[in-house]
Amino acid sequence: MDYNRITPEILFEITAVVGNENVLTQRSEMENYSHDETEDLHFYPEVVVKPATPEQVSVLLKLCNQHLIPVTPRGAGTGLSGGALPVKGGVLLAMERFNRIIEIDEQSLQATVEPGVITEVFMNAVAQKGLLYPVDPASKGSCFIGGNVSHGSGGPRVVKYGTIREYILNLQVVLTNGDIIWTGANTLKYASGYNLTQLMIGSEGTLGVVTKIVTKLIPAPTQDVLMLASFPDNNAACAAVSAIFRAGVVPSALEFMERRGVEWVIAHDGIVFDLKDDAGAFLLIEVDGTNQEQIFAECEKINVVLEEFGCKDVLFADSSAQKEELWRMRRVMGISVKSNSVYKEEDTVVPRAELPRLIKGIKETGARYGFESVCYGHAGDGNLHVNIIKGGMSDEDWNTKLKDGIREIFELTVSLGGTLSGEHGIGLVQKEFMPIKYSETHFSLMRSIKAVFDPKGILNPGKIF
Ligand code: 2HG
Ligand code: ZN
Repeated sequence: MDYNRITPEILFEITAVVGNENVLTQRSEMENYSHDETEDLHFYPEVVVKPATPEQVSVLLKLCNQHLIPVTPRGAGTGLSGGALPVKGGVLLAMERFNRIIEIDEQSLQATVEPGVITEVFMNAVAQKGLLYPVDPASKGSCFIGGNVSHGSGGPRVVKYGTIREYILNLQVVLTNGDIIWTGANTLKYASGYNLTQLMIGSEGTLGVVTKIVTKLIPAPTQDVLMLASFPDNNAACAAVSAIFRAGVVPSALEFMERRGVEWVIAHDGIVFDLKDDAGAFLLIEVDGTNQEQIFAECEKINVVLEEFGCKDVLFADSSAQKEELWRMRRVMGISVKSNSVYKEEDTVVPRAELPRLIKGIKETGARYGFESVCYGHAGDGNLHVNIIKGGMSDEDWNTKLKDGIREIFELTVSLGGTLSGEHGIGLVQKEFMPIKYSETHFSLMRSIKAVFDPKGILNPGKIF
């Protein structure tokens, strides 16, 4: 597709919509918008535009559609698949001024927010009212809820409370022709035709621009127990995961960390932790609820399973400071690897019981190709993040052979009944692997859907397929 460049006349029109102070054209000002958290990739837009209302987005999209200018919507830029990179230049639509929590409805347990609200800010606002919005990606302190919608984000609590898909009731979306629509209704049920809300979630800004979000809220649990269980090796830890559910417990978090990941955060992030020699892998397990007796009974059941699977040691967090530190250990793992090594991040997800086979295969592939990996993630969902570290690999092997290794990891994931990404999206960097899972029939359906919403292909081009 041949897109047009932004002429001075078009720039003048853009500026008239949002005001001079909300248009950036200098390369130095646009640096922050040229990358996300994906590896070390940089793409500069021609202009960064910061609208603040759906009406402004509407005029901008209509204008860009008319002139065939690519538009890349962007949240906070914490993405891990390159979904917000303006690979074709054009307009980078920065959503940061959409930062209002419009309403928290304590009667219907719903909230209406704008997409540029930081996820944790929103979580805290509803927590003050005794409510829970449980979608808490590791980057919750900096990511935007709009980006979470675009990527179908998850986080540790998905295992009990569900992904963002379960919490979005309705979306206000601006289409490329300038129409502003609501995708559904502010209701908990929806049986009236195609579900456009769900179609938008995870579409990575390729179908429309989300300008308001209606979320479901639930009563907040009042207590939790957090424990860190150590196992002799990856296999034992991963095998225990499905047994915990089979024992009748749904933990509010069930995270896996391999020893290498823990070593990494101790070395690079000032995490204080007494890492025993015989600890090969860990499960960070949280159980929450409103009834202490029930929580203790569930912990008891979990303990039986842990013992059965050779758990060496269980550390119960006995203060909120210790809980925070254990969570920090888990949450900084990805960013720790990224900021201290050349790396590639892959997101794999399989049916839960296949986790032991998945991690064994990842390590075998690494051994064959000569790369090291740090694996961690939301084991309760069968979702494993694989951070591949350049280590001793030559530049040539890193740039050529590694691709085959990654391909093998995804082939294994799919052969185990899984798929490419559990929660990071496809964006730019995973799209070449999509044919491992999806056929030409799937792509043709996806292209047809895209063409209905965005016939000229201006929205976030070059992503997903
Ligand atoms: C993690 O589990 C995340 O560490 C990283 O998937 C994604 O929140 C993020 O930025
Ligand atoms: Zn994750």
